[in-house]
Amino acid sequence: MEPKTLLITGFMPFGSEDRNPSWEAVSALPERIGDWLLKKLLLPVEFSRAADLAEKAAEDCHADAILSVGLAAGRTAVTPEYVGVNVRDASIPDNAGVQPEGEPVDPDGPAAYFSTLPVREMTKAIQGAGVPAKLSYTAGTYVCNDLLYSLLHRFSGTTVRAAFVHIPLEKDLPLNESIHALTLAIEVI
Ligand code: PCA
Repeated sequence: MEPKTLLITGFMPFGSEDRNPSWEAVSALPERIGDWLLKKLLLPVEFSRAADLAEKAAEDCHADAILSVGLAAGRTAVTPEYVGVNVRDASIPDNAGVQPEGEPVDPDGPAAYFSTLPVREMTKAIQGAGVPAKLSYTAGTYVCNDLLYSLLHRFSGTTVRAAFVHIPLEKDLPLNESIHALTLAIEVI
């Protein structure tokens, strides 16, 4: 089978964290998993800008699918995200100092989009390997949700599918387990 292109993104550190395991996990993945050639992209934790950079990279590399990864401090399982919502509501400023309170991601967009990659199958595959995982119905209202909603909006009606996976802090789940989880998630796309 012809290899397909997966744009996979991770984030820079933000808030009080000096590391972000999302990029550490993404950058540790091999260049190819199954039929997928991985194109990796490090994103700034900034409303709009992260999504703009990811959209442009997806177009430039003719991505067939996009899997974005972020840190969810406080969660202890890998959580594929079911839905992105049209809300920006930040309890801390982003890395550009922007802190929206109850604004839409896109004033003309629908309230929400469901992920277009098989997040339920991803969750089951990760659980099946003994790594803690749970399907999540909220990606929050910070930059991760902003990215997920924006990508689903931008590529709505196209063949480009997208999803988001949150991973825990390394103290709550070792990085090699998050890396294993991402590999399993990609294998079921
Ligand atoms: N987590 C944040 C943004 C960047 C990241 O890794 C979030 O969950 O919105």
